[in-house]
Amino acid sequence: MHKHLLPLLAAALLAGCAQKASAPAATTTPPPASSEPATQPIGHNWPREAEEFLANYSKEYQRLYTASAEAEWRSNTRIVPGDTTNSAATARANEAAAAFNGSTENINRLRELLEHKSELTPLQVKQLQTALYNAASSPQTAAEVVKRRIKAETQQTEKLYGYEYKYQGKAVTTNDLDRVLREEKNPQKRLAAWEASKAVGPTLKEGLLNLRGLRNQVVQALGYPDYFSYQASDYGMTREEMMTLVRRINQELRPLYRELHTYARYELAKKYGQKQVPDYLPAHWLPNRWGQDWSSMVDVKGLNLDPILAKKGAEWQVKQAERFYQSLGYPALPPVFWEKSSLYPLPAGATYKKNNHASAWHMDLQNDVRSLMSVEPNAEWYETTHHELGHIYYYLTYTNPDVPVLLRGGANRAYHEAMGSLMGLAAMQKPFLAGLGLVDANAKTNQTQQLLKEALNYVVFIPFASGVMSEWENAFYADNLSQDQLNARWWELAKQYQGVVPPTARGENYLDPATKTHINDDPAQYYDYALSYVILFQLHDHISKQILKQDPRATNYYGNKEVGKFLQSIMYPGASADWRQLLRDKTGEDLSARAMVDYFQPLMAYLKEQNKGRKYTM
Ligand code: X8Z
Ligand code: ZN
Repeated sequence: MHKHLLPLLAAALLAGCAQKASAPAATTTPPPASSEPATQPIGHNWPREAEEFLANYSKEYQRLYTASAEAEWRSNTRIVPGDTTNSAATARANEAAAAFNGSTENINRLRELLEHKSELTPLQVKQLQTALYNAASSPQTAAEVVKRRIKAETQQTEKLYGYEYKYQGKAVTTNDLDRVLREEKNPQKRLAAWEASKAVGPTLKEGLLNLRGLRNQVVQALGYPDYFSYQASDYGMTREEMMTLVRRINQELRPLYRELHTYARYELAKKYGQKQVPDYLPAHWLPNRWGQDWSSMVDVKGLNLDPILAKKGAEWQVKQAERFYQSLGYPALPPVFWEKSSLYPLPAGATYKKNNHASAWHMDLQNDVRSLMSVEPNAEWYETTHHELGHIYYYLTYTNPDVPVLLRGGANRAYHEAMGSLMGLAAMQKPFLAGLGLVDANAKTNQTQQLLKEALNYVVFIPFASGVMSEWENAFYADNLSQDQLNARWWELAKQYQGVVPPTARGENYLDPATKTHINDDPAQYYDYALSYVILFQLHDHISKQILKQDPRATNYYGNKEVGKFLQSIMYPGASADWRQLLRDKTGEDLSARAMVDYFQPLMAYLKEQNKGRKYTM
């Protein structure tokens, strides 16, 4: 995620769908007031009033946002069990921001100005709508509930990231557990690591149930039916429209997923020396805690990055990602990024913990950009580093005089996730790696194996993101999923969408969905990532074919300024652009999995051949 600290910021347009035209990002000056004040009738100059209001509002918004970001940063990078200083400071800063964003006075004024929408510039309207959207996460009319939500959120973060994981009797990090799941061949050890990774779940149950009620109640005060609907409205969509969209995406990739699922069952049974091939994949067989990325199952001869990266070291990866962006024409990262980011795991023996999940922060909606990661030298972090820098360069690019503070967000949240993931994909392709001298350009490598590896990442992710996560959160927030069904529903969905089952019965004494960080601290938004993959393949298709004239499966973006210009033109307007129009303008297409399905098409024949005679169970 990129951090929108009060659960917001993002590119909000309440009635975005009605707003077809892309907002021109330049006209911040309102038409002048009448030049003859003496004869001017008493009345309103709405554009000028809006401009004045927005100028003052934005200034205060930015000040409070920055204070909140600083406090959150501290709370996420220095977690000391039992210490209440940080959480108290964070709660205070968030409450101050919430009080301003949700103040009745501001809301009334926003509504009043929006009643005169037709007289305002599109850019003014977007800013007002964004401010109103933000208000819904902390309306003054529900001040007590807002306060409780803020406190509960801070506590949940502390519980989740302050948790001490134990494996084989020793304290371990999530990086350690992930390594076991990627590399270990002994099923008993895998099972132990998988179970260790789920042990945090029950500690989060009470907090999560509490948060469901509070999140729903807060947005209901401004008329949203539930928190899931609120988050979907950020795209100008209803909850039902969003669910229809993610279900459609899942359907489009289902035939390919079915082949991958069959393939994986047989291959993993072989790998773990099991005679019986199970109908559904036991969760602890998969090289990821949630089965959302299986790419480390396959090593492509001549393209295995892990040993190369291990030699280069963690720091090199971040520097290399920066070099890639710079090669396209992006600036060097500002000094503050290097000075204030928290990029690497804490040293052994540290007396505090930090958030173990990667994120990127726009601290002041200006030039203070930072990333929070625990980078280790391996392919997974190499990709994540490119992902996070995508957020950072998005921040830096829409921080410009044409984009007002309130619209410094992605065209939508999925765009924000897409840019860096796109760069991560590009940074793994053979011509790119060969160009950097990381692999031997002349060595024969198997294209199909490479495509398979990519599918095990990007395709496998879809049923998890658009299926399990989105369906579960939709049920949790909007359908009030019963609290004695939380884990049962999770595993029902995992079976239905991913074809994955738990290694042993997982009753309601567990809470496996809560082990996924987003369920706690990035709620009801996980479809962002599914949509981001779909968008990234659309962008990649365009870049490969129209700009580079290269096969999308074998590209080298490095050093190409045209590619840079293209990406910058998407980032530049931030949330002042209409996301649907932008996609049409940039790719000639509406949002669709067409490009993603095309990309992997050659793999279908191969997998069908491999799976001949095998039993399909999905
Ligand atoms: O959470 C993230 C980013 C956050 S900025 C690292 N991702 C999803 C996840 O890890 O679950 C990236 C892709 C999927
Ligand atoms: Zn992200």
